[in-house]
Amino acid sequence: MHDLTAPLSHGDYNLFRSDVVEGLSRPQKTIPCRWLYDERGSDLFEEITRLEDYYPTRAETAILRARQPELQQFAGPGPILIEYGAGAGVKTELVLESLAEPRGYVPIDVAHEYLLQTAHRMERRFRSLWVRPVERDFMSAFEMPTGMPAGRRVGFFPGSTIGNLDAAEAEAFLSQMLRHVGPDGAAIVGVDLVKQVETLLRAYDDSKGVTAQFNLNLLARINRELGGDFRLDHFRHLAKWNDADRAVEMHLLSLTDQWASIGQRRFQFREGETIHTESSRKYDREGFGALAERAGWRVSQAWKDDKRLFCVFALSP
Ligand code: AVJ
Repeated sequence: MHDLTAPLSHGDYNLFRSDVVEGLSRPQKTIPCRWLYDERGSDLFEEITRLEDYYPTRAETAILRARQPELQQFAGPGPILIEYGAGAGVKTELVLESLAEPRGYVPIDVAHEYLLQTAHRMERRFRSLWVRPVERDFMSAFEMPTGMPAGRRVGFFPGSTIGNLDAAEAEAFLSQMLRHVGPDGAAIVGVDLVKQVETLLRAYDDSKGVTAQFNLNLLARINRELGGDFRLDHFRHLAKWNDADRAVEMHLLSLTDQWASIGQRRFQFREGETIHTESSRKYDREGFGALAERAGWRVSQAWKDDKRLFCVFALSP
């Protein structure tokens, strides 16, 4: 029924293997954070979003709920929502519900199951909605599907996913989103704010240890899918604040001098050496505004929760 515009690339064994082997060959070992999200990783992330210590999801949802009238006003009548990295689509429903007679919904994600599930759920929930899932990495260059209904296109990029991108990637992403929605379009972007380091580190090293499991699952995945022999009990989850990059970083810390192999390749780890597995950049209003402007946007509204933990930006071309 739905035509998917391109084949999966992320499920690709060779790409995973080459990313891991290449990343573990660098002086600062690193693995791109998208490999954290296999099925187990995605389930663990969903569990993270429900933790007391992990505030971003709760704060963003509260903002979207509180600003439903403003969102409707901002998007105008009959909009088409384009969601980047749609995932489980929990916030989607909240936004579609806010809009005045939304005409279309285009979820974009590489997670096949989540994508189709979300597309079907929105189709059932909003009867006259034109829904067209696009199975793509939102960072790759791609076009909007053909046959989209007329109406104002509104890009939606929630969850502070933009925090995973470095400055150049974030600008490229925002530029592509502007191209997708056109000069009459708009965007809604969820951004996590700079705050007390203790609060940030708590969110990425929670007291229930779910984030630690999420991070260590990457080694389990390498063992499962690439035939690795990593000893999970010889590594520990580490969250740290990088002040220069204004980012919380997740690392896997080697607890001893050890070797691990993936097929024929062997990698040495010194005690205390780390594998960098994710950066979550944090912004303030000015910093994000400047970034958006470099990509051709201007900030129309910036809505924060009452604790000022998180900000939802309404952007106009
Ligand atoms: C899904 C990328 C927004 O950076 O806060 C949560 C991922 N990593 N806990 C984030 C994550 C560790 C999350 N994003």
